[in-house]
Amino acid sequence: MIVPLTESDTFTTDTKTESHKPLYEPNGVKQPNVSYHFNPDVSKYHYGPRHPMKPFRLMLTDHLVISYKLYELMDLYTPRRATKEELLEFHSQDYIDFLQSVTPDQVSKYVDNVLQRFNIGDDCPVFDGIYDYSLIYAGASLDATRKLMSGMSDIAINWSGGLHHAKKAEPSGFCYVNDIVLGILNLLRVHPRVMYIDIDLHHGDGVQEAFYTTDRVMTVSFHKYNGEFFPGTGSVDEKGIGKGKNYAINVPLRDGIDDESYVRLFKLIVEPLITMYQPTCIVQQCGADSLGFDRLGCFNLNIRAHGECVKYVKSFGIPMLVLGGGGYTPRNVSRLWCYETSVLNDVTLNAKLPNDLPSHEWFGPDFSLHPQLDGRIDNKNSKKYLDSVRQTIMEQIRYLSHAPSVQMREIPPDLTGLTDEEEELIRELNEENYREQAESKDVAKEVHVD
Ligand code: V1D
Ligand code: CA
Repeated sequence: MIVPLTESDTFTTDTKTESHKPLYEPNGVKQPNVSYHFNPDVSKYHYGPRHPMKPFRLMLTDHLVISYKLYELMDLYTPRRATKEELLEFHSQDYIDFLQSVTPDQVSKYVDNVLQRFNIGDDCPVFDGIYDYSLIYAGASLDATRKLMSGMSDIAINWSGGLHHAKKAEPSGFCYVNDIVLGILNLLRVHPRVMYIDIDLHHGDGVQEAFYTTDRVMTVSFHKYNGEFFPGTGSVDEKGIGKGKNYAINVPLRDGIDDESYVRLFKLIVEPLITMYQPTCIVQQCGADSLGFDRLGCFNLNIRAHGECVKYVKSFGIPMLVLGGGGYTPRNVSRLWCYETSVLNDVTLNAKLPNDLPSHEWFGPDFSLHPQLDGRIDNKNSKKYLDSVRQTIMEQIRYLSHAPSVQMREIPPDLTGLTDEEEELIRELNEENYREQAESKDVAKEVHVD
């Protein structure tokens, strides 16, 4: 019996065609060199059962990046951990000593004022491997900066980094060490001006504070602000002080901002800032808690809109360090950062997630890269309010008449990123090699003489 085809049968893709669909399609011309810095050990750590920060979101991200075969397009690195000395470039000795020695079973032995002094509590608990975790994500950001500084990468990505709240002598807002400040300090060894752009839902206070008095780093943060929302800072009036006056830019937003108004405001503010400041390197923190439906979030952004802000910064063709940050709905965090990896490689991904994705069950029922994330929260950002924020920032930009120049002192390059122990080992191996070569030459001479 012949069963008549219905219209939907006619347009159903057969399994063979489906399995031959490309996972990504190239878009552009000559591509910048992109590197991906990821140490899989970072996803094993656990802040605690009720804590919203879930490092396994980084494993989900990596699964998506692998399943879409984006690794074919990038230089992949498994970075070493940061060293204690590297952390001390920004953090205080007593805080790092504390972080290194504290353990969950010992924490009760510390007197309360020590725990208070180091801001240990619900936001920043002591968990197993807290120090190692910090070394891993900071090591990845430092590795990425080394590839940018040596010119081996034009764009370097570390989704495990972007922990923007950590302070010199204490953790804050789920962040223990500030890999962004450490990364920027390293970049400043060769770059006269670094621009920091933060699109996490929260204010990038730790980075702003670290560079508040210098004109060599311009910090720009877009965030929810009402004076109370964590961390409580980020009003448009925080502009920097001394030499740093006007080099801190804050874009305070209300609940529920939508794709169109966010992307429009982002471009209208970022374009004149880049043009005036002429950064030689840009660090973008891509916190995913600014997406709609985030567990801690209150914006209405879709993945494409968030990614458009990354695409826009990339379009200036300036070397970029791209980092993660917040993001508390793991399936959407990983979708976003995989999508942004594709944007940075200038390819278009098939919106249907690959079938062989190891953590497929996390992405149902739609199994799409682009679930609809807008419309949950009322948009409290009137056009009038956004225009007034923009106007205030344009007035601030007027004081930035030209890019400040800096006399670069000779700075030891140290671009290999090798530790003293590794350098010593290489020296020993080389010496051994030379000795062996010399010995074999002597043997050859003897043979020749014979
Ligand atoms: F909901 C929670 C459950 C357990 C532990 C903490 C939280 C939680 C939610 N929101 N903590 C917060 C924020 N803390 C407060 C404190 C209350 N106190 C008086 C202050 O409101 C902290 C939010 C941190 C956001 C971090 C980040 O997304 O910006 C980030 N960026 O990079 C890494 C993290
Ligand atoms: Ca922000």
